[in-house]
Amino acid sequence: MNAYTPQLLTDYEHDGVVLVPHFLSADEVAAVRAELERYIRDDLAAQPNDARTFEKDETTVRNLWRLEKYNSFFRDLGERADIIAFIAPFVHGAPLLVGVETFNKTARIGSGVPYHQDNAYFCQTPPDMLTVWIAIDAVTEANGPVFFVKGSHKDGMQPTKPSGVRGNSIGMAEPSSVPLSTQFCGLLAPGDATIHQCETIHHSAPNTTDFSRLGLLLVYRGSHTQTDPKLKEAYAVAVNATPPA
Ligand SMILES: O=C(O)CCC(=O)C(=O)O
Repeated sequence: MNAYTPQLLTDYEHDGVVLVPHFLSADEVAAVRAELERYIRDDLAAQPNDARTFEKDETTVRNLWRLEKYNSFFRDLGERADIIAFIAPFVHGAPLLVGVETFNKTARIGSGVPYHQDNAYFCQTPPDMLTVWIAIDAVTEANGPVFFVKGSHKDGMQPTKPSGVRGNSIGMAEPSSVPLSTQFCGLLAPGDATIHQCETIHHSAPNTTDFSRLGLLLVYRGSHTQTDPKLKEAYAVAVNATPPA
């Protein structure tokens, strides 16, 4: 795993997002891919509905949720001591693993993700919560990379509305007016990661290419954060419309 540097933290605090090359090694990426394939093939059908979201075809996996609960390989990965130590300065405290998820974005089928701030889902205050988005496939400009609005975390939570999108139930009432050309585009080789703060505005387009764009997400909060009831109320309305996330 790449070493933590103070510059990474400086950039993260400034931009709300940072790229970490070689977060996982090629062998680790291969192990993640193999376990995801095995889990989807052998285990997923027996898991509760909150373990996944399918694409519109009702067959292709859009997201896996709660892998930290349903799969020991992914819980162990998320709780690895070197990863926890790396994350600690970014959450300003002791990191707690709160989610391991995927955004599969299967070739030709993978749907897009509307403009949102993760804290509309996480509902934490202070917003010392983040996502490590690890590329399992190469992420290119063509296959639906995640775009982030740099510095947007500094403006706090923006008005939300239910999106009607399964897997991303709550979005922003208005998309960002910052042009795509000036947004931070998460172009990644397998094993590279981005880390984004939970109030950084981001979104991604559907995958219209022949190349899959599988991402593994590790979500952490500082042990000091607390649930904000107002954020939770808005999220409850949205997620009830399009469960489970
Ligand atoms: O993978 C994507 O396209 C979107 C990811 C996302 O919304 C997130 O990391 O919070």
